[in-house]
Amino acid sequence: QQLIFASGNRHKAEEIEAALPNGFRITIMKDAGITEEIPEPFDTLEANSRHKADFLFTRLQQDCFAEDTGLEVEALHGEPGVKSARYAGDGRDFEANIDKLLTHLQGIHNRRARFRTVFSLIRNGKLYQFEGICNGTILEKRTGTGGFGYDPVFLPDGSNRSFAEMTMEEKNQFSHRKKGLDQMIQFLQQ
Ligand code: ITT
Ligand code: NA
Repeated sequence: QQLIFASGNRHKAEEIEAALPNGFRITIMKDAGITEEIPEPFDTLEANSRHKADFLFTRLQQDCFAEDTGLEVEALHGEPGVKSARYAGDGRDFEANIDKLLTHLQGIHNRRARFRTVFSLIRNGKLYQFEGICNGTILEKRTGTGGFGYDPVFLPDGSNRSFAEMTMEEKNQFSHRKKGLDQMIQFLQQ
């Protein structure tokens, strides 16, 4: 099956491609001719995820999906959450985002956090959503050089290495994205 992915984030596409079972292929929206950034005007992952998929479906009238991801930190009442990409400002500067997160958590003992991903699939014109969660803790400082976004400061439960110290295949054994993707794939295989 062929699905178009409403995302401009190549890291997401790479992780998803690495996890796809045989028989599935994704095309990123840029390769389907959609080059602009899709706005994310809403205040929940669910609504923004849906909006991205709707946007692409309106343009292409083909089966497609999107995902919206947020890092939800317990001591910060769920922040940065839906604002994860622009936590430190509109520049989408992930170094500045991590700096802001570590600053806000300075001296705070509760480092519990989770990544949450909401997939939105539009299939035959109908919307389906799937969630994936990865629980963990925020490290005191960056470790590792792999991955993207907040990976250098996220330690998933059950691992002694941050996401940035893992290969993509290792990250996929823990990740929010993989868990959500598995549910979407299972649905598509029914
Ligand atoms: P889209 O085009 O798919 O919207 P995006 O990068 O804007 O790509 P989001 O709107 O979902 O993605 O913003 C989530 C941000 O959270 C993203 O830019 C990263 O900085 C961060 N993030 C998402 N998934 C992550 C992961 O697996 N590990 C670390 N950081 C992640
Ligand atoms: Na986005």
